[in-house]
Amino acid sequence: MDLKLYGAALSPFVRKTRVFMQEKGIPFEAIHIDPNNPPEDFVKLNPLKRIPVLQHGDRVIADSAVICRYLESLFPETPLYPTDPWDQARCSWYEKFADYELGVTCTFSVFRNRVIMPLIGKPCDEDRVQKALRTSIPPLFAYLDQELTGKNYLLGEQMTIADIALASQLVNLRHGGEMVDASQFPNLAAHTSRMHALPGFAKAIEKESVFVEKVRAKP
Ligand SMILES: N[C@@H](CCC(=O)N[C@@H](CS)C(=O)NCC(=O)O)C(=O)O
Repeated sequence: MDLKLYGAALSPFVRKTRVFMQEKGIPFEAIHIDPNNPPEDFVKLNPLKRIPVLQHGDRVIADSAVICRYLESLFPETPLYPTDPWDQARCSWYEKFADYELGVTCTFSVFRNRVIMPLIGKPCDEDRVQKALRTSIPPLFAYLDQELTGKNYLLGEQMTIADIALASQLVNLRHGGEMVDASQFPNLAAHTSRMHALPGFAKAIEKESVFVEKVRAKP
């Protein structure tokens, strides 16, 4: 099957899609696109010029949630979505929560300022980072920690796309030099350790960290 995934390693949405495909054993070709400087014709693949984009023969589709849902239908083996309608709704809720709420705070505030800004020669806005760490992130983590009480995964015992989406945003938090405080959020910290030990995440963290640690701004 001819599947091409356009993206960059440090994007949480691309990493989420890659880990999803690796967990399901779906072979694909990874094509690098710098989201800060995409090629001119990338707009033909995604009018929003965002990564990830999946190309499947002459079909092209963007957005990690949309791509993963499509791939789940194409490759139903090793399911990463629940079958019960209510569980499906909860799974979508957690996935959106990770992509949007943690995306804005952990990735676009902490990671972007501490890693991407120095990389593109701009100053890190440490006030924005501290505001996210002290004000925006704790209630989000408190909610997730409570939801994970007595469970290995957000939906219970089955790992789903929601767990992958959450863990991927927390890789970016880690690249930003921060981690989930296990004394405050023990269930979320345990979930993060479990997810980051999966081969797809472990390899990505190892490879990406070598680069990230050279550029990260000091708090
Ligand atoms: N909801 C989208 C978010 C994708 C996204 O924001 N990607 C970022 C990279 S992390 C991007 O391409 N940014 C470039 C831009 O917005 O111009 C998804 O899940 O795929």
